[in-house]
Order: sequence, then structure tokens, then C-alpha cells
Amino acid sequence: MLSSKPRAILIDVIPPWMDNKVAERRIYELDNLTKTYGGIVVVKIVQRRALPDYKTYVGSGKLDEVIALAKAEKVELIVVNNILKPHQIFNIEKKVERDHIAVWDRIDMILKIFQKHATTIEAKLQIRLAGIRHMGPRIFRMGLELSQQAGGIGTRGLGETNIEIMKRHLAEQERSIKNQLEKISNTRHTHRTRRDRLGLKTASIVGYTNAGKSSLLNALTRKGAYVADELFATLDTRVAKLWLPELQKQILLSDTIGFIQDLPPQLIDAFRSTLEETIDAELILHVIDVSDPFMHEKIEEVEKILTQLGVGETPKVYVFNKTDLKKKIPKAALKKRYKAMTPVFVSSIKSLGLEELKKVIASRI
Ligand SMILES: Nc1nc2c(ncn2[C@@H]2O[C@H](COP(=O)(O)OP(=O)(O)OP(=O)(O)O)[C@@H](O)[C@H]2O)c(=O)[nH]1
Ligand SMILES: [Mg+2]
Repeated sequence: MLSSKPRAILIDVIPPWMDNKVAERRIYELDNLTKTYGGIVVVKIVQRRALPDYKTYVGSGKLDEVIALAKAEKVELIVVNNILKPHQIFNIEKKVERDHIAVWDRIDMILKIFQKHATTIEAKLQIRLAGIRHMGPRIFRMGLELSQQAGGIGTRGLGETNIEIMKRHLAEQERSIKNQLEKISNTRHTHRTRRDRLGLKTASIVGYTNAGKSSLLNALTRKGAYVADELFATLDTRVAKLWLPELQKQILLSDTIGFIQDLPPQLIDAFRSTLEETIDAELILHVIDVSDPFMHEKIEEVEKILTQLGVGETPKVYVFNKTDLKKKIPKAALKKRYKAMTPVFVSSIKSLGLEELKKVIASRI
């Protein structure tokens, strides 16, 4: 069992040709994720390698170094910032199991944060589903190793039976969770049909995690969504009414889970029902932290995920947020570059630019 503030070593395996700035951003983001989880980062290591090691992903020499350091520094957790194959995690774990050190990959880290933040039944179910999909193959792998170790005539059959039982058990769990999620989603559909009858349109707020989505919802509607300077503060969907004076009409505004680079597909799939509001929206408000040095990269990441969700074609407004944090904002250049997204500049904290934003929403919805 990990303590509540585990000391951690972070390691990222990247290709030799990767730009230094991009490399820095990757490890910085993992650092943020680890802190959001509650971990204390002891050392960050970046390994440049043309190809990941087949057995352990991290090169074996580097891995031994990391393990020695982990023992010396009383580290409880090693996080690899990549998506590992089940046998790779298994092989690293085998090296450190006697030292009570846990080994996570990037998906494990994101799942653990989700687990910590989940409050609604739906979010909890979605995380369990993503967990089964992520951990399932690892559990089979473990069963396989055990049965092979047991070896000998007679025992082998037993191992195989156990794997079958485990597989069946996981498949049943997955089915049951999916059924429960479907029920929740159906209830939401009923709500939505009622809304449609009332003629309310929906604008949904999306964006990179920590961009200020919940803050914007609060600033526009006083809904009281949870705001925090951590990644993935929001895991469910919140919907509030917004009055648009220009149209003399109400619309619905929804806030949901934030995106991140390399968001594991298991998670997108598991969170599909939470993202329904986004998928069905008439307008997407893409919130962007204008003070972020990696703003353009993050815009692209979000666009990529929106395309994966099948909403690449929904009309979009780019809402550049946190204008209070940056002195010189190249407004004209941004307006030109993202012309089709009718850029608006706001500060959710200082309530700046919100009237303009409402006008733009009214004209685009
Ligand atoms: N200075 C400043 N800070 C802001 C502004 N908007 C949001 N923040 C801060 O940015 C952090 C993240 O805000 P949230 O509203 O929780 O961001 P989010 O996009 O909902 O984040 P997740 O739900 O974690 O994906 C918080 O510390 C906010 O106080 C702003 O306009 N100006
Ligand atoms: Mg939020």
C-alpha cells in the first residue's frame, strides 16, 4: 500500500530527435500529474532512446540506476511517462517487488487521479470500466506467468483454468458496469428530450485540463462548480442555464472533464457518456489558457480529441481565458490565426470580456 504522499521517481523515454522544449513539457506535465495525485517528486529522469526496450521499456542499465536510486531515496513509486505493455510493467515490478516499490505507467497515474477525484456514481463506474480495460491484460499476464512457473504435469491445467475464471469474471464485471452506465445515460436522454421540447440549445465548454473551464461556467452562471489548481478537478458533467439578452432566450451551458496530451483511448471510451453533452452540443466553447507557453500545442491536442469524439465539425468558439495573467496578448494575430473560431478574450476570475462572449455565443448558436 502506498502512503498518502509517496516519494516518487519519474522517468520518461523519448526518441533522440525530440525537441528539448517538447521533452521538458512532457516531464513537467507528469510532474504536475504526480503532484495532483499527492506524490512528492524526488528525481525526474529523461532517457533518449530510438526504440523502447522490449522487456522493460526503459533501457536496462538506466532502469538499474533508477532502482538503486529509488532504494537509496526511500522512494515508494516509480512512474514511467509512457504507455507500457503488460509484460513490461510486470518485468519492472518483478525487480522491485521485494523493496515495496510500485511501478505505474502514464495511464495508471491518470486513472489513480481520476479515482481520487471521482464523486458521482457515474464517474466511479466509468473509472472502474477504464481500470478493467487497462488492468485486465496485466492480470492475464500475471496468471500466465504463475501457471508457467508452477510448471509440471497436472498443475499447468489448473493455472489455465484459473486464467479462464479470471477472464470470465472480468468480462462479467465489464458487462455489468456497462449496463449500469447505460441506465444512467438513458435517464440523461430523457432529460435531454424534455429539454429539446423546451427548445433549449446547448453550448458545451471543453479544453485542456486546468484551462479554467469550471471557472468560466461559474463566472457566467454562478453555478458553483469545483475549481482547483490541479489537473482533472472536474470529472462529471455540470449543466447550468445561461440567459442570452441578444436572443432573449435561455441556453444550457455544460462543463465537463478536461483533456490532456495522450489521453488514453480506454478513458475516452469509458467517459463517452459523460462527454455526451459535448457530443450533442450545438456549439463548443473551447477554453484556452492564454498565459500557457504551450497554448498552441494544447489547442491541437484538444482538437485531436474532439475529432476522435466525432465532433470535429461542430461550430466552435475559442475562448482565450486568464487574460489577467498576461500583459501583452497578441490579440490581432490570434484573431487572424483562428478566425473561423471567432476568438474572444476573457478573464473568468476578474469577470472580464463575459458580455462580449455572450454576444458571440448568441451569434454563433
Ligand atoms: N488568474 C486567473 N486564474 C484563473 C482564471 N480562470 C481560472 N483560473 C485558475 O485556474 C485554475 C484551474 O481552474 P478550473 O476552473 O478548475 O479549470 P478547469 O479547466 O475546470 O480544470 P479541470 O476541471 O481540472 O480540467 C484554478 O486555480 C483557477 O482559479 C482566470 O481567468 N485568471
Ligand atoms: Mg473543471
